[in-house]
Parts: sequence; structure tokens; C-alpha cells
Amino acid sequence: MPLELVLLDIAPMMTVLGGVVLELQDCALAHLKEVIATDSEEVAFKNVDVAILVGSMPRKEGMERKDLLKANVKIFKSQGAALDKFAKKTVKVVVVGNPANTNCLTALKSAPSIPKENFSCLTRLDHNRARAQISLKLNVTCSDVKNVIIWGNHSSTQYPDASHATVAIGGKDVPAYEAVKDDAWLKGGFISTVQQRGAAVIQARKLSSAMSAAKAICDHVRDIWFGTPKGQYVSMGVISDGNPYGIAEDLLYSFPVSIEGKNWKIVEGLKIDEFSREKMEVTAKELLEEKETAFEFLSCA
Ligand SMILES: NC(=O)c1ccc[n+]([C@@H]2O[C@H](COP(=O)([O-])OP(=O)(O)OC[C@H]3O[C@@H](n4cnc5c(N)ncnc54)[C@H](O)[C@@H]3O)[C@@H](O)[C@H]2O)c1
Ligand SMILES: *[C@@H]1O[C@H](CO)[C@@H](O)[C@H](O)[C@H]1NC(C)=O
Ligand SMILES: *[C@@H]1O[C@H](CO)[C@@H](O)[C@H](O)[C@H]1NC(C)=O
Ligand SMILES: CC(=O)N[C@H]1CO[C@H](CO)[C@@H](O)[C@@H]1O
Repeated sequence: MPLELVLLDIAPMMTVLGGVVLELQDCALAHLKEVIATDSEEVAFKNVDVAILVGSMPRKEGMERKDLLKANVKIFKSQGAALDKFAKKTVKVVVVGNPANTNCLTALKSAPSIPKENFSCLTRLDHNRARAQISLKLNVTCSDVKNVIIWGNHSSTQYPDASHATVAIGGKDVPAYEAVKDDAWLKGGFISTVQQRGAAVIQARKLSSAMSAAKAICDHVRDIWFGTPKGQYVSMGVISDGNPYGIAEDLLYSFPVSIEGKNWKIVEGLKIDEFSREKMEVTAKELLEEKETAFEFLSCA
């Protein structure tokens, strides 16, 4: 399937973006037919099938969380409205720019003619980090580790949950808790390592995750397009309407989902214990507060 890639950035970045175009050409990608660089939302979103919203306002020295949120509401309101106007109604919108969950909710609310199920935000990087930690612990490959879950916000309050995960050992999928045999780690160090992984990368690299984030975006979009393997699920931030886990309606929250025919479904029937429930609530509460502030900006902007 030939791909046409349209790159959107702000006007002062057009020279830099030109450099990205050169590199993309130099990759000699088999399926890349055309690359267009633009600073126009109309050009960028016209008839697109997939929109990956990466650009957002980064936190600057001394900037209040509220001001940062306000700047991002403005960006994602504008991009949501442009998607509403110019994109196909079947467009799949993936929000990466932080705060990803709330930016996704802002875009979704600003695009009323596009089904809200077609919006999601990236928590696949956290999901991949969780798989990787378990595979490192057991000295198996990541593909042996399945069905970890990231619940909630893409932040340090997220809940990386291994209680439904399995590890393939001797050709059999064994519950992760049985395979790891270290409950204290799965309820402690595992969770905090995944929660803090973004900060660890920044500390070491002096730059935030780039390669792993790009890989996670590819995984996320591929699964939306082609579906998830039978019996397996992945994590993504989606609208919480009618979800079976008692998370407040109308929150953009990361859930375990399975995907078929380009439709995601929140995985049902997972047993949630006390420990998990408490952690799921903490991250929901954080998102609820952020949503309320964002909606104030959204209605007055
Ligand atoms: N959800 C995740 O897992 C995840 C992972 C990695 C990065 N992120 C987030 O993704 C975002 C991008 O990260 P990065 O490292 O590529 O940052 P970056 O600063 O290198 O790139 C961001 C680009 O967005 C552009 N931009 C700013 N405002 C824009 C607008 N209104 N329209 C179009 N473009 C605009 C900037 O000019 C810049 O080129 C950040 O918010 C980062 O925190 C999220
Ligand atoms: C991990 O497993 C491989 C074989 O798959 C083995 O060669 C290696 O020594 C193991 N490493 C550790 C740290 O156990
Ligand atoms: C939710 O996560 C994002 C991304 O890490 C972060 O910027 C935001 O502050 C978090 N929300 C709250 C209310 O802490
Ligand atoms: C992922 C998802 O829910 N996609 C839907 C987007 O909207 C179109 C058109 O309404 C649906 O057919 C897709 O299933």
C-alpha cells in the first residue's frame, strides 16, 4: 500500500522540516510514495486517513502547568476543528503530544462530525516498556510477554498492570506472576520503573525518548489498521464511555483493547483486585482534574 506522508509544523520550522523530508527520501522506503511539508492545517488534514498529532507546546522553564495546558488546548482545539472540516470522516486520529490524554480529548471534542471512537492517544510506549521489563527479568524475548496493561494517564500515575499478563515458557502461556515468582517486584519495582522510564531516558540522554516513541507509534497505528492477534490485547488511551471497569464516563483513559476491522473494543471481564482498583482510581482522578481545567479553556477560548 503506497503511503503519502504530509508533515505539519509551524511556519518558523519549515527549513528544519525540509531536512526531515530529505531524510525520509534518503530512507528509500519501499512504500513511501510522496512527502509533503506544510504549515497549513488545511493542506495537512485534507482527506487524510490517519492523523498522528505529535506537535504540542513543550513545558518551558518556570511555566505553570495551567498555562501549559491552556497553550495545548489552543493547539488541539484548532487541529480538532481542522480535522472536522478537512479530514475523511473515517480518519483515525492518534495523539502523541503531551499531555496526550487531555490533548486527545480536546481534539475529539473539537471534531464533532468524526466518531469519537476514531480518536486515541499513545500509551503504547508505556505498554512496550512494561513488556520489556518483564522480558528482561526473565531473560525471554518481548514477544513471549503478552497482555500487560497500562491503565490511565500517560504519566507517572499510570498503572502498569501485570496481573493478566502471560509469559510463553516451553510453548505455554504462563501467568506472569507464576513465571516471575516475585510478587513484591511486580507490585513495586516493576511499576515504578515503567512509570519513571520517560524521566530515566531524559536523564541519560538529555533528550526525551525518540526511537522508542516512534516504534510505539508504528505499533499503535499498525494495530488499528490491521488488528490485534486473537487472544491478545494492547493498551491505548480511548474514550471511557460505557466501559466495564467503572472509570468515569467521558474520560480519555488508557485501557486494554482488542482491535478487529479497524474497531477497538475494551477487553471485558478482567478481574480487578483491591490493589489494582486503587491504582486505577488515582490515575483517573488526575485525569478528571486535568479535563475540568481543559474544558474551562475550551469553552472560553
Ligand atoms: N505519548 C507518548 O508516549 C509520547 C512519547 C514521546 C513523546 N511524546 C510527546 O510528543 C511530543 C513531541 O515530542 P518530540 O520529542 O518530537 O518534541 P519536539 O519538540 O522535538 O517536536 C515537536 C514539534 O512540534 C512542533 N509544533 C509545535 N506546535 C505545533 C503546532 N501548533 N502545529 C504543528 N506543529 C507544532 C514543533 O515546532 C516541533 O517541531 C511532546 O509533547 C512529547 O512529550 C509523547
Ligand atoms: C539468557 O538466555 C540465554 C539463552 O536463551 C543464555 O545464553 C544467557 O546466558 C541467559 N542470560 C542470563 C543472564 O541468564
Ligand atoms: C497526565 O500525563 C501527562 C503526560 O505525561 C502530563 O503532562 C499531565 O500533567 C498528567 N496529568 C496530570 C493532571 O498530572
Ligand atoms: C477505530 C474506529 O472506531 N473506527 C471507526 C471510525 O469511524 C468509521 C466511520 O464511522 C467506522 O466505520 C470505524 O469503525
